[in-house]
Amino acid sequence: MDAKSLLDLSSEVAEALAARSPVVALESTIITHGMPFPQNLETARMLEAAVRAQGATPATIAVIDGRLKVGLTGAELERLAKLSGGVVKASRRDLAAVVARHGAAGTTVAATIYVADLAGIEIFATGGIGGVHRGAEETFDISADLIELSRTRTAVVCAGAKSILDIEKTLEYLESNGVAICGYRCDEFPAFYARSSGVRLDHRCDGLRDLARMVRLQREIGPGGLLIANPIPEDKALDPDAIEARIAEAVAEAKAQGIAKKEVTPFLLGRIVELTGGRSLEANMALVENNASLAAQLAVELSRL
Ligand code: PSU
Ligand code: MN
Repeated sequence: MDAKSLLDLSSEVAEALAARSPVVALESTIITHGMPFPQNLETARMLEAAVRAQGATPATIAVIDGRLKVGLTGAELERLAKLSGGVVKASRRDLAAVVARHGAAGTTVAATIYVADLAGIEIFATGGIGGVHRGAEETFDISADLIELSRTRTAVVCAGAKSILDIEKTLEYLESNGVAICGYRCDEFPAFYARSSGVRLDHRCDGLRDLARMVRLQREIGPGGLLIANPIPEDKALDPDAIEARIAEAVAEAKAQGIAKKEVTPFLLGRIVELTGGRSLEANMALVENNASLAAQLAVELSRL
């Protein structure tokens, strides 16, 4: 059986792809495990609206009733948002298990870009990617997102990585695995809530057309993806020192409580929202919308090349 036979494209997405119109893939672990209800649902709807506002078609990806869904209905989006933590967090390796039992899952960046690539979608947007965790030299906790980035042809727009991760090690790992990184109007890899991390990037693009050309060339030269780093809008950025203290607190709690494997990232994301009294959630929503919007502009530009 061909993995493509497991795909369920919504009619809107199928038509857009057939017409070579711009399409942007969106993940669903951010809905099921990355944000609390109801902000997760609000965000999911806002991202689709941001993509449409630029003239592209959103394709939110998830597993529902054992099908790899590419493009969800409003009811499916709502069901996932309400199931929230009650549903599986699926990385690429979990897809077969969830499909086999006709289950449902939110798909991580790794699983989503795998499915998006199968469907032929060139651009994907998220908030932050998974990466090499702090203390990985002992735990070996390195997100499968990084490995999938080295295999995919789908370009990924993100706002960098949260400092729940070791940003320098994450960038080293991406370099080793042949993943290109381009800063969009920035010289440093952004740190999610903050616009810069202090770590310089090798490549920068300031125009959409240049960026679209780089996406196309990366697909042709391959193998391996392109990570586009898009900093959080200036007026939404949080104070780096204040947020860093809250993140360090959450990381210490995770360690003390023995949180491990796929629970680590959802635990940290949830604790940071609590520890900042929800301010981190507002910033998170703003930056992911900003990424969806850039991804859609880029998809439009690509369709014109
Ligand atoms: N980082 C965030 N928000 C998120 C995630 C990461 O700032 O919602 C989610 C994404 O779906 C990402 C996943 O693919 O967590 C990574 O999980 P892990 O670290 O277990 O690979
Ligand atoms: Mn992990």
